[in-house]
Amino acid sequence: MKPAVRIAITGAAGNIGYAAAFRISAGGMLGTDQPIILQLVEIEPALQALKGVEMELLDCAFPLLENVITTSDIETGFKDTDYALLVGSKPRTKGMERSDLLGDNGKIFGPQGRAINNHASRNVKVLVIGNPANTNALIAMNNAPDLSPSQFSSMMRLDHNRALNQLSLKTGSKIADITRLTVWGNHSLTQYPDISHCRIDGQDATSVVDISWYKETFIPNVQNRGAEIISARGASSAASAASAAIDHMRNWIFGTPEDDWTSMGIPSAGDYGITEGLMYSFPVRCKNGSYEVVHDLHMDDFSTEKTKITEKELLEERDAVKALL
Ligand code: NAX
Repeated sequence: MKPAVRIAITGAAGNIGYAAAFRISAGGMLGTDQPIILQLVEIEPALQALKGVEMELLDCAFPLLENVITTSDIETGFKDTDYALLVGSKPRTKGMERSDLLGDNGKIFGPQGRAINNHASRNVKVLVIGNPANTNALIAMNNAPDLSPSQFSSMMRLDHNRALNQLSLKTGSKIADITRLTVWGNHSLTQYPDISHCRIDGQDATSVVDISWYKETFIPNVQNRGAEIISARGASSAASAASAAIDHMRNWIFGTPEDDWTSMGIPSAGDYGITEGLMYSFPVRCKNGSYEVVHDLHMDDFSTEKTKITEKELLEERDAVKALL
């Protein structure tokens, strides 16, 4: 058996953390030959609930799960961790301004970035899920000067998977036959789900679907899917978010399939004219544990405008947390 690797999950007693911990422990993220140690982090008031999660995890008798550490101390939580899923964040409450939300979350992700910088494995891979995910990831990354920015990412994979599903439902095609889809920008209503380079069973997606359906139905459906789930379920996406987090990490670690790519929030290097340093979702190919932006995609006026709208929102978010960067 390989030596165990450490996976930290913050907000592990919450909905997404709860859904993710069991699938990861069953081998869903790193494979069924990779033992793991879970380092579950919660705020003090949720530690008792976290104890319950730990008890259930142990009751599963997962052969791969070597140890479970539960803590509210982030230095313990991130110690030597190889992977960190930052799920726990402060939800937006009634009457709260976006800038308050950003500021409050900054107080969480700044210290977490520093703790990761000081205590995690030097090769740690960090995925930020807690909203506003892109800007929280930007804060964590900026507080970890000893690590490479390329070790930090934010989750756009749920949006990507939602877009795959909408396209599959519309065209009656298999998910596995849809490739080269991209969701650009922010995990928010301004995100741009783009099928202009997408292929369905080798054919251009734009030749298969009606362009007015694409612009007037598909894009808003993907953008608003989170709200649709909340109104149906009475709670926000949890299992699908956990599943997307696992997909994100699996691709990052093991690579994207040949001839396909995925969408990841990553620090912009200026590609496609997006402001450098912004945590922005691009089409990326992953190989050998690292990612590369897919270059030279033709962007028509519609796509350029959409990518700029979501960039503008991220610039505003960045300005609102400037003091924390
Ligand atoms: P829950 O409220 O069920 O769970 C959040 C957990 O985080 C709670 O148990 C809470 O005690 C804990 N927590 C809060 N502050 C913490 C801190 N400083 N350190 C450690 N733990 C802390 O929310 P859940 O449904 O699990 O969603 C978690 C986050 O994911 C939210 O911010 C949510 O908006 C975000 N999402 C992001 C998505 C994405 O695609 N990027 C999609 C799904 C989800 O909406």
